[in-house]
Amino acid sequence: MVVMTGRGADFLVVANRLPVDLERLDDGTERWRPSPGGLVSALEPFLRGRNGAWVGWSGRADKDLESFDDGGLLMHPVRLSAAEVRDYYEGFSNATLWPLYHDVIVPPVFERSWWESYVKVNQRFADTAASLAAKGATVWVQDYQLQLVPAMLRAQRPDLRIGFFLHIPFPPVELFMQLPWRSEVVRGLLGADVIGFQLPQGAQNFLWLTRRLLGLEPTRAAVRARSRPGSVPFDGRQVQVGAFPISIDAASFDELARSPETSERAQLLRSEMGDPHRLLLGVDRLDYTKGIDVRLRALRELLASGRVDPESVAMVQLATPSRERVDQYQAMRRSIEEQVGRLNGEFGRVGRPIVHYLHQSMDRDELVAMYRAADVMVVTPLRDGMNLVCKEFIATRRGLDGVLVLSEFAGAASELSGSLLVNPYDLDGVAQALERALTMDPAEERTRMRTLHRQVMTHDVGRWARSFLDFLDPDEEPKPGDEAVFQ
Ligand code: ADQ
Repeated sequence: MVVMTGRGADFLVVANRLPVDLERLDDGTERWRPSPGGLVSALEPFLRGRNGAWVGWSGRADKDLESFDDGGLLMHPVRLSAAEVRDYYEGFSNATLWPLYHDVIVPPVFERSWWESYVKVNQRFADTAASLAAKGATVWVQDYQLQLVPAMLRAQRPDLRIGFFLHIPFPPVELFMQLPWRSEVVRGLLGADVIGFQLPQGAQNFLWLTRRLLGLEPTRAAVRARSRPGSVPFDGRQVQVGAFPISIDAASFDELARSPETSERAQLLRSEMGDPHRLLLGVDRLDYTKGIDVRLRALRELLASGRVDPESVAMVQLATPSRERVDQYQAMRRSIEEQVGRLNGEFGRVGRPIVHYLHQSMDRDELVAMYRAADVMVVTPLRDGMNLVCKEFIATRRGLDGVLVLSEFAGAASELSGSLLVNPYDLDGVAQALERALTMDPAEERTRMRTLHRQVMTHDVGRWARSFLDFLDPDEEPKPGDEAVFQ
């Protein structure tokens, strides 16, 4: 049970993870280290300005940790046991919901004990938030790991304004219907006042589902008109449902990209790779939804058919380790590493591999230097809620050079029309787009990048957060720059 002091928080974020990591030092002691991310930087002004609190897991199992004040923001760790990490997190969140919501790219596993753990952990997050929130506070619940929290929270604290945002796609009704606990999940979400999705299609899928599954009557206008958020009456309330495409802290990427250190590092990286004529780049969490294999196969085709000269290109593929204890992730890692080995074996030479593959997480400075060093950014997910990597690349291209090859199935595709859009299931199409990107003339490159750059620099994550929160909490004082960004 959480013991509250003072009057409680006026604004809470509830997310699976805290925006800080517990770091173990050489002397055996531990300390909190900020884990920088777009979400936390976007929300900071709201959190710090309004007596804010963040409720989330520390990332370590079986650890009881005290809440602490981080510059005016209360960090409140939620404890997960090792069994809960296995069942709630690796199991139900990442082996049931993640594949189900990403078009069933791999078969979701339905396991009753995982569901039971998901319910239990969601209840713990809800109880914690309920005990920390001041009267009438605003609570913003994040993502697929916590879909039951809105209803669980409302049951205890009807005085709160509750928002929910889903970072991953919301699937079509036919796929969602596979879930044995489908009604419970939809009812969980309907506890919110505002439910936000990345794209209008996700909002639409959800509204259809409330009709099909629960017999509710979403407003006709909502279902028809894609440009407006819709709503659905539930339990005597009107639940608002809309699309709020997330973005990045574009100014900070731009600033870092322009520093002399970054330019120097980018040049050095290129020369270390033998100064290829064109450098391709992929940056992903190592996940089967990201289509890393797709771009490797397309590159291999181009090299094997002689359409691309192995002396003229190199590729860097950064793959952050991710969910390493989930079976499907281990198999996918092996397969990607085999493909990289094969490409280098066939087309590389001593000291000059074609693909530089790093299974590591980079710090922000090095990542931005990689973006700066690259000529062609290749983003080919089979399905992705948004994809921030492509927006980060664009934010580093103030000089308007560089080409983006982007999957139609990334949420970002609907905003980034200056990219070369590809269907990642069409190998020939991807190969053609890569070839086109590698040979694009600088004038076309500039024209395309100008549109992309303008879009990303003017639609940053701060604007995303403001638009959601204005909608959730219309009585709050408007802040400079507020405007709606519904698509
Ligand atoms: P992710 O699936 O994690 O996010 P993405 O949006 O691309 O996907 O964000 C990945 C982040 O990790 C980026 O900020 C990127 O810079 C960073 N990253 C990737 N590889 C890295 C590496 N090797 N080293 C360091 N950093 C690396 C989920 C959804 C997305 C949605 C986001 C935000 O799946 O669709 O865009 O949430 O809502």
